Amino acid sequence: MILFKLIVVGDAAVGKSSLMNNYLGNPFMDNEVPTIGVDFGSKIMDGKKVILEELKDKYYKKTNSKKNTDIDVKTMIWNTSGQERFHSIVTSYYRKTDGAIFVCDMTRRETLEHLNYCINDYNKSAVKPLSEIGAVIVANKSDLLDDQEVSKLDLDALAEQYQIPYFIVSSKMDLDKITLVFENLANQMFANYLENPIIEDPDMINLNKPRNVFNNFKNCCTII
Ligand SMILES: Nc1nc2c(ncn2[C@@H]2O[C@H](COP(=O)(O)OP(=O)(O)OP(=O)(O)O)[C@@H](O)[C@H]2O)c(=O)[nH]1
Ligand SMILES: [Mg+2]
Repeated sequence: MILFKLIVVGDAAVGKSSLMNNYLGNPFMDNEVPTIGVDFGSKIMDGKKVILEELKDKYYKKTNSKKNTDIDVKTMIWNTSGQERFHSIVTSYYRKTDGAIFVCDMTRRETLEHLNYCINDYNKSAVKPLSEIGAVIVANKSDLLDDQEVSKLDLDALAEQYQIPYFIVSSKMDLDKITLVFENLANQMFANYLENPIIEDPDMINLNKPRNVFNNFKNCCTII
């Protein structure tokens, strides 16, 4: 099992919890409860289906495994609160992450502008530079057509500035598109992982390993 930790950040009420719930298959809530501090979700992906061929080939070579061997990828998602009072807790999670989803609300332009602060915050607090983790920008609430304050051009500019891909989604309406967001991120993190020593899921006990297995646990990552 390959484990990736990722963080979801952005202003309050942009739809971070709704995005995560959508990905985890939980129903959309019109009155989603604000997150207190940080909450957590996880999901296992079938790496054989999700990971790009060239990366899988590299992986099989590197691990001396047969082509078509199963690759289970577990994403541990830290979904953070956008409220200012939880800011210091949230930034403490930047230290260990392999990937980040920066979320803005297309109906509130200031939430896009605040992504600059989020990204700078990341750069100040994290161990690995942004260029060495998986990262995507998500512009949420695309279903609210009459209220859009963020354009594709704005997103192009932000994506260009930080060299991060972006996705326009509705956590209310889209399912496949949101799965694509997480799959894109998984591929970025997988590419970084291939550049670094093997990580295994610390929750899984491997009976063939010496007991100090957790001391050998290393973080991964470099962007594709
Ligand atoms: N129409 C529409 N509403 C959405 C969408 N995503 C979220 N919402 C609504 O926006 C509100 C805030 O969503 P949350 O998911 O709680 O936002 P959050 O970013 O997790 O907020 P905090 O936890 O407080 O930081 C809720 O009322 C959701 O129902 C969307 O794509 N479309
Ligand atoms: Mg939330």
